Amino acid sequence: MSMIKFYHMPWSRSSGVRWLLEELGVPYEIELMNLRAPGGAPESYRSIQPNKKVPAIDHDGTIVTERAAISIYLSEAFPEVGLAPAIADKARAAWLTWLVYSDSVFDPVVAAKSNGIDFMGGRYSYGSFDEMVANLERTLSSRPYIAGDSFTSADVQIGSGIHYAIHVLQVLPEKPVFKDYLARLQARPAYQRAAALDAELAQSLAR
Ligand SMILES: N[C@@H](CCC(=O)N[C@@H](CS)C(=O)NCC(=O)O)C(=O)O
Repeated sequence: MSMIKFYHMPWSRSSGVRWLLEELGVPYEIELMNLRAPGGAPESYRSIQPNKKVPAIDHDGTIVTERAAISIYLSEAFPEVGLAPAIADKARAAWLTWLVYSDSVFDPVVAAKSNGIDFMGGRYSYGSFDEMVANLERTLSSRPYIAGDSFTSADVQIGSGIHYAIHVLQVLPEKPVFKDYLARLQARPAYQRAAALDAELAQSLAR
């Protein structure tokens, strides 16, 4: 039986990977990285994640870092669950594009916005906040899931980001199309399990 060690901090960017692990229904054990401890995660963690950030996974000795890479790796390691469109599937390109977009465009523009940083979109690879919102709105108005008609691991990442940007950072407008999309995702049992487990872990850290 293969084992996954999951380097995680509840209510952080690694929470989407927890949701993905729950969707996959595979056993995993959490290595808690308390980012709120003085100095953050221990220095020894740098040998796993060079920037000492979560998430990271160790799958039977294979280490993967960066959310997009972890999502691709895990969905393909467990293909029977069907969270990665096959190479011949039309949705494959959109799945890859949106997984990468969520880290390389969505995350930096949302972080800049929430930190009040104003920048010229044309000078940065990720472009402007308004262009990102328009792209997201256009795509989700045309199909129920980010890569097409079916739920994939790209929905886990972009959905986690949209939830965080609307409800925690409060920088993304709660447009009906985003609200309906989140409702579809949050109805999933794996989402609910991951959210409850993360809340429990976050509370145990606060004690
Ligand atoms: N590019 C990384 C970013 C992950 C990231 O920003 N993680 C934050 C948690 S929300 C972190 O670990 N921060 C701790 C620190 O920088 O010390 C990914 O997508 O996996």
